[in-house]
Amino acid sequence: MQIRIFRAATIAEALDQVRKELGHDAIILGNRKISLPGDVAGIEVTAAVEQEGRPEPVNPEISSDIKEIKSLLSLLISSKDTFARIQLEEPLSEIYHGLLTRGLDERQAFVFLRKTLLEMGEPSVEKKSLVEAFSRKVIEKIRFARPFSSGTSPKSAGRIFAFVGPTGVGKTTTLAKLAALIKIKRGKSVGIISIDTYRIGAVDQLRTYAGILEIPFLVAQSRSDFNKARASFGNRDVILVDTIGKNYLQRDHVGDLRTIFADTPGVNHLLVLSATAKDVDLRQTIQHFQSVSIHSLIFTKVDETLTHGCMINQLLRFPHAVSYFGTGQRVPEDIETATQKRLLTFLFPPGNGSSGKE
Ligand SMILES: Nc1nc2c(ncn2[C@@H]2O[C@H](COP(=O)(O)OP(=O)(O)OP(=O)(O)O)[C@@H](O)[C@H]2O)c(=O)[nH]1
Ligand SMILES: [Mg+2]
Repeated sequence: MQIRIFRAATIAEALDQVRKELGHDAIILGNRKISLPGDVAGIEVTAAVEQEGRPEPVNPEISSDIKEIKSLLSLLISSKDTFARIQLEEPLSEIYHGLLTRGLDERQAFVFLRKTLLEMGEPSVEKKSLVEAFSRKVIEKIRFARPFSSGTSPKSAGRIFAFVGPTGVGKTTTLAKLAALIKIKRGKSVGIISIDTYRIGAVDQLRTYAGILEIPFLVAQSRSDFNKARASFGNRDVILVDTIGKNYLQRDHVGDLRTIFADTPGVNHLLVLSATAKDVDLRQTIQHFQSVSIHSLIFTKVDETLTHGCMINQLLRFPHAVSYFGTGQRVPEDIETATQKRLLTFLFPPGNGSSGKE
């Protein structure tokens, strides 16, 4: 790709130069206000055009990245007028760059803004209505789940919930928070099984919580242990299962989980992920879980990041619902049911000028 910078007194002049020198397929990557010689106000536009005849790389990962970039580029090229508008026009540009700052994927931000503009069909729209229409478009795509709501029939096949996910994301803490919620607020009987026998102290952490909550607690070290523990909780409304944190960037670890639950059809996997993780790592982890039935995603540590976009990227990319947000270390207080309203505050935090509440 050839990238060039153009400076002119006005946007129109700069875009004219772009078209003349790079042709009509050029895309605008960005712009900023500058001072031209003689201290005259001007504008600088960065533009790019695809170059032909470059050899394809052989590394499959690079190749897949290039494919994605190419598809983004072709999307941008096919809708370059919208892209230029989003880059140059206020309040579109402010909303777009705000979303990127909060970690929303460039492609998602662009695609949803473009859809919003197409739907609104007005040449110039005010920020509040843009934010509202954009929010509606995003929310339409995201599913929300209520694993323990009163509507769920007790003692059904779907009463076993396994907390799975990478190391240290907050699986055990989240299980304890939810055990309290299910027992105290929902009035259901709960049993807890720990198959986390890997780390010293891991079982004790949960045993202590179970003791405080007066919830029966069993440890399972193997598939047959797990089957016995499950059978002995036969009369419980909900069984919560804590699992060992693993590096699920390695696909094989998902296979280990499948082995443990092999005799228990209908296990609901609650995939616990940290909102502080990188977008690409979250994506890879979820990808590796495609071979098991994920009930919903739980995002923890939403209190420890300012960029929640990476969390929303996954909900737009994958068909999985979101059920809870972990909002701190306190057990049981720091947990929230995932709602549309709360999710939108992550994209448009109230009071920062992008909330649409002006
Ligand atoms: N700030 C914040 N901290 C959290 C949250 N959830 C869990 N933690 C903290 O994260 C740390 C790890 O929590 P654990 O529950 O032990 O995590 P885990 O996923 O069970 O860890 P492993 O079993 O070792 O894989 C602890 O210090 C928790 O207090 C949250 O929502 N916000
Ligand atoms: Mg744990």
